[in-house]
Amino acid sequence: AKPTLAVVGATGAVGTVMLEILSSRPDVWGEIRLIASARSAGRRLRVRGEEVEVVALAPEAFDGVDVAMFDVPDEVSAEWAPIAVSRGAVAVDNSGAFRMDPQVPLVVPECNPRQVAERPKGIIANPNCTTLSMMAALGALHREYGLRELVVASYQAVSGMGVSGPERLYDEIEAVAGNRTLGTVAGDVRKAVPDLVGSPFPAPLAFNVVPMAGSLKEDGWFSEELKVRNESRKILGIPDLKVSATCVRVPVVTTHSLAVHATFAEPVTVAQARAVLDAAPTVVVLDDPANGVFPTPADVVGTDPTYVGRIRQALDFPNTLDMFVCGDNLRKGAALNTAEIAELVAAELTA
Ligand code: 11C
Repeated sequence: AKPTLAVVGATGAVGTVMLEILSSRPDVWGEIRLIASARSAGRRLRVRGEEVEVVALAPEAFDGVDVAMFDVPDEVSAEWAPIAVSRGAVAVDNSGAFRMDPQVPLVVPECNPRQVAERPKGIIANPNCTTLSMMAALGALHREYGLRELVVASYQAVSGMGVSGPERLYDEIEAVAGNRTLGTVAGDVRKAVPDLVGSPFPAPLAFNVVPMAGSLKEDGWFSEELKVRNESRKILGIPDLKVSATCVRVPVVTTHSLAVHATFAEPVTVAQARAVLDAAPTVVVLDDPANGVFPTPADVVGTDPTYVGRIRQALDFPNTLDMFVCGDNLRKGAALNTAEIAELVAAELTA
């Protein structure tokens, strides 16, 4: 029999994309059960062309479930993923709760698919969307040339925050639309947007960029920047990889971009890098700057690959490539990678 899948957090930003993805991928699942908070229970959502009623999160909701995906806040996953496991499910968790647990694999199928089977806690973690948006490309280059250092600046879309991010950005854009003098005097945009007290961001996103993502940790680092470091090391299996990241929120609805400065054990030419990336099945090279061809969020949103462009050999760093990477943060950055991990588990369960 085909395995039963539970989607926990089915009504959230990632959950919504997950239902689309499950409706379009080869169908390896028997029942798909949709689980959400008691507030959303009873809602009917479409998946695989059928309406399915959302059930409330409760221990019994996991009875008969083979694989449970979690797209919920860290504290909800921390409590409920072990409950799903105790009821017999394998949990695939897209929160930060378990990613750095040495007994929980952190999996990107392009990089470390076999680690899916090494799950003593019955939990497999899905990486943070910023890290994940560049992993397919970096994994391919690392296999050939040995990654040693990674310096990254992110340009992160607001949907990384969940549904509140796009709602806020649309409200701000509406408030500033048509005003052709805004952005010319310090503070004018701040005054023009709705009260920031109700915003998930501490500064305007319209006509602006905001250099923070996640929560503030020690020594001035934001959690997102530390996740890029810790998770890249774990996924690529390079515990001493040197990483420095600056994460910035930009007025983009969906699709994270990254300016990547990647240093390898040996010199890599642009032609070599392009050949490696062209051969990577889930990477698309868009790199013809003379003709305006490079990845941008507006052009790649809603698609699955990792896009790479602007590939250059760093002029003053012989073993280093600079490149610009874009990936849909809700698809490969979250729901798609989670679905791919779950499919690996399904294949194992039905083998
Ligand atoms: C963002 N990447 O863009 C974050 C959201 O660790 O899964 C995801 C946080 C996480 O805001």
